[in-house]
Amino acid sequence: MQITVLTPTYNEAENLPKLVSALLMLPLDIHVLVVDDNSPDGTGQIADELTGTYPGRVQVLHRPEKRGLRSAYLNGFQKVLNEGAQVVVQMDADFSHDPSALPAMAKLLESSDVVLGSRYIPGGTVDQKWPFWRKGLSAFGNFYARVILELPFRDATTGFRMWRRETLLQMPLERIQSSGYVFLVEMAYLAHCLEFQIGESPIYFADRRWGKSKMSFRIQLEAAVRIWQLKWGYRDLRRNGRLARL
Ligand SMILES: Nc1nc2c(ncn2[C@@H]2O[C@H](COP(=O)(O)OP(=O)(O)OP(=O)(O)O)[C@@H](O)[C@H]2O)c(=O)[nH]1
Ligand SMILES: [Mg+2]
Repeated sequence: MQITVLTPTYNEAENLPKLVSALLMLPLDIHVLVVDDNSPDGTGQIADELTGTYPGRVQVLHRPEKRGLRSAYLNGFQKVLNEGAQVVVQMDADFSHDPSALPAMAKLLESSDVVLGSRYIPGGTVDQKWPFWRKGLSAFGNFYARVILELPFRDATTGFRMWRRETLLQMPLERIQSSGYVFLVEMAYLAHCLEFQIGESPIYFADRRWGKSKMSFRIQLEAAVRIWQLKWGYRDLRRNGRLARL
């Protein structure tokens, strides 16, 4: 089973080479696509150098400016699916997502349509160093989305996920409108509406290794409103279930 890891980068110069090296050392058949938005810190150039260090295993999609997570992933999905990717992983480049979780996720994908790397099931956890308010925000954000959207899984906002090609191809990805991290909730909700089998594999979510966090109350507040818009906007899919698959 070949796995393509999609990792969007914006100013991840410190993290990216270590991440790629850790990924390619795993006992899995892994390829990497970096989607870089012309990072001011030169991440794009570092990514280009990695294509030389690991010939045939690393690719880079350069975009001219910062365009957000949504379009980075949608562009990335399109590219790797066109090129025949069988299994696609979404993963942050900042070491919040531990590459060593991938073998267990791959195992669970054998019996699922998508696997979420989950912080909120037994065995999963968030960074011990997170302050109380940040833990609370994350847990409450998840709880809120789960109750309103009636989600059966525990971690709706995780950015660490593994998709089967067929699952992605059957989802109307062009309908996804949210940017930022609600994009992740929206994608998971889409999969749920279409009645895909969603597995959860426990992860330890570490805070970013280098660089500064941007998470704020404002971001969470916008997300809270956006969740209601999702519920309203996808009621057709919710009604039609698996019949709405492409
Ligand atoms: N290509 C691209 N990548 C992005 C953009 N914004 C964030 N990223 C990357 O997406 C991943 C997740 O973003 P983070 O900045 O870590 O977001 P976060 O984990 O919610 O917040 P932190 O607490 O700052 O880590 C990282 O690999 C970022 O480098 C963007 O506009 N374009
Ligand atoms: Mg991060």
